[in-house]
Amino acid sequence: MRFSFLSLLRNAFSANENWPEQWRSPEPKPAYDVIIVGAGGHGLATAYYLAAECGVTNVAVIERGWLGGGNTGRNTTIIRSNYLWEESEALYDHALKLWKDLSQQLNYNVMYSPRGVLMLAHTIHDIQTSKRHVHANRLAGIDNEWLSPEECKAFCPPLNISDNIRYPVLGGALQRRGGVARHDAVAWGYARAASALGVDIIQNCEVTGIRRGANGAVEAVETSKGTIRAKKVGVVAAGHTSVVMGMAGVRMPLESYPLQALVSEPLKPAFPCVVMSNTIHAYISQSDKGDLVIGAGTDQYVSYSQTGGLHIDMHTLEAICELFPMFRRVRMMRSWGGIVDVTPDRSPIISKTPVPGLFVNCGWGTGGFKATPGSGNVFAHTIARGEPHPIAAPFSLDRFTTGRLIDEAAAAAVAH
Ligand code: FAD
Ligand code: PYC
Repeated sequence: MRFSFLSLLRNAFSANENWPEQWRSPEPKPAYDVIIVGAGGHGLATAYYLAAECGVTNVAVIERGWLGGGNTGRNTTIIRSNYLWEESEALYDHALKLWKDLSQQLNYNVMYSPRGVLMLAHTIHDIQTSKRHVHANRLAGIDNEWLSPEECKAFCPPLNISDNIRYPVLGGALQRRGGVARHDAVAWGYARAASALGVDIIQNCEVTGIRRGANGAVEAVETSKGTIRAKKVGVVAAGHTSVVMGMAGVRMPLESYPLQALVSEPLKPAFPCVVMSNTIHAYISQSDKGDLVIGAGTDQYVSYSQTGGLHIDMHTLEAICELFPMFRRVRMMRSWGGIVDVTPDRSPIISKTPVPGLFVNCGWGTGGFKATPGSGNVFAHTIARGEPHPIAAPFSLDRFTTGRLIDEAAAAAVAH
């Protein structure tokens, strides 16, 4: 059913009791043309674009938990494309352009809100790095502008720009098209649209093995619901990518770390934009529900535990109180963690693999939510054609043997 003014009206008159299920929940078929492992935003977007743009509809997305329950449902929803290198600018700005009309395309409100992302500078080194990003982005036709401390304050009135704090604000880089979207809605919107195009989304079904034939090519996945055959498998399992790829005998250049976030009690609208401070380890926005959404860097140790160290939250809140003194008495309600998969150059991997028929999309570290539409789009084309989409080509796995790395450690922003 399409969402429209009429359908809202009709359902309002029937006490909203007749909305149909938003996606089907079928039992797995014995075989598919393509299996996607992981129903996060990236896996669901991949399935959607396979069906919507590549004509491949015999697709299953296999999820060990519930769809969107991984990093997609745990992230702090910041969207921007102000990365340093041309390869990354092409990838993240492809995504940013898709965000703009995504609600209309999916007929599902993903609440994309381009309210501006301001990245603060506190040291001479920060200023140099930020200005380098501003210039690089503008050369690539991507909006980014340098603001003085006073201009930062005018853009974000709660910001403390006095010079008697540990790290005074010396300026900031602002991407006005940056902003936020509603994370769950992104997963639900892609799931609903993919399901309507014939994609089977199979939840509570863990992939426990990847079976290869005598020629080495992929031929099936083993799951908690039995064996499911497919000649093409795309692994999009974020923090557990190394584990899943290990099932096919592929060792990945990844480390998995906990990354935490926390939210406050809900407040009246008080914070108009997104502010990030990488030097003093804090970022903040306000959700449409009213809570302040806050986070910082990864924990320093590798782990698959979705609870992180309390000292990271404390350190982040110290920075938030310093930058925004008016939030000092706000109570924090919840904190949580997700497991992020980090590559040596802090750029993602969207690639074929040495195993014929096996593809992988991972390594988004602390910053993949913003890329969800673009990542799914180029990965779908890569799987359908068996060759990398031009935007995905630089992000192939072999860059770790050729040395053509794309170092985005500074733009990845959240320390990792
Ligand atoms: P996921 O959503 O994690 O999906 C992977 C899925 O694979 C999971 O649902 C998992 O259950 C499933 N899976 C794993 N193993 C198996 C198996 N064996 N069988 C079947 N299924 C399996 N990015 C931004 O751009 N902006 C932000 O503000 C931001 N904030 C973040 C804050 C936090 C606290 C965290 C943790 C991350 C943040 N990120 C942010 C990063 C972002 O969340 C991720 O890069 C992105 O969501 C990854 O999406 P995904 O679909 O690849 O992964
Ligand atoms: O990549 O912009 C980002 C981000 C913000 C918070 C976590 N990741």
